[in-house]
Amino acid sequence: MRLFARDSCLVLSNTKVMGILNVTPDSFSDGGKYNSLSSALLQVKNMINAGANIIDVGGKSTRPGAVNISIEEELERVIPVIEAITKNFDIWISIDTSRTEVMKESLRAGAHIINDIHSLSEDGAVELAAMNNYPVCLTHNPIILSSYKSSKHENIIDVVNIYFSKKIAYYEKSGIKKNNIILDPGFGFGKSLLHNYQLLANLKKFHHFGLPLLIGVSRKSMIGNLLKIINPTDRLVGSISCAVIALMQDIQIIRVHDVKETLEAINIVNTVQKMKECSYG
Ligand code: 9MG
Repeated sequence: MRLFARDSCLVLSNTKVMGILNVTPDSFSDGGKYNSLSSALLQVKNMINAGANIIDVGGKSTRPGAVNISIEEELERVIPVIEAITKNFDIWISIDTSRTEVMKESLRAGAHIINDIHSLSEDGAVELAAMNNYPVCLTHNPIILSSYKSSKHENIIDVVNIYFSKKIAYYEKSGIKKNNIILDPGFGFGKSLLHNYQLLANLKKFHHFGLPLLIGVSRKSMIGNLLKIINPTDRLVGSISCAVIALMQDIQIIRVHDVKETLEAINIVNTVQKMKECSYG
């Protein structure tokens, strides 16, 4: 599998690491430490040196209860950062936003992927993605479905599969090419603890679409709630454990805070996967 954007190709034969760059003062895991341009760039440099393949730039926290900000403020936070990354590094950039205007300006500034956890639901977003012909991440997020009521009895694998089928059809009808779609089961978005772990155990059940699979579990409450760890920065062992389970199921992209540690896990998983192919005696 491959993704194409801005005359560049991202080959997804090995799992690619998407490093998280929150340029928000209220970021849930780094307390807004990287909200100035120079510290953001230092964080990018560190993630690239550690082996990141994509930098996911977000200016508005997706944490429940986070402060809402204006479009202007979101633009002021993310655009200078995207421009500076483009100028200083050769790295793919994804823009984590649900606002059409922010997507548009981010693509103009140098972004390669639209990462919208609200599945391009804002006016003009689908048209923008179709017109620009750049990869888009399609995340299962029932919060955007007004009719949705989560039930512990539903089969979450079926629910996510049906959601993906419908959205892929809608995206294609709207002009987004199928090979530009990245699927993401949306860990933590409107899901119970049980649903999150059922999804993690069954990622292989989403490969039949023939599309890249992205997962984001890093430091999430599904880890904190299970292990009773309140502080997100203390969830490294849980994050890497979940990453390994996902990596063993041949995912293409993993969205993480801890790039170096995740790449060590990828190295071990890749080595083990190769051993499966060996035949002895
Ligand atoms: C922005 N963001 C927060 N969590 C995420 C997840 O699980 N996937 C994607 N694609 N984006 C996320």
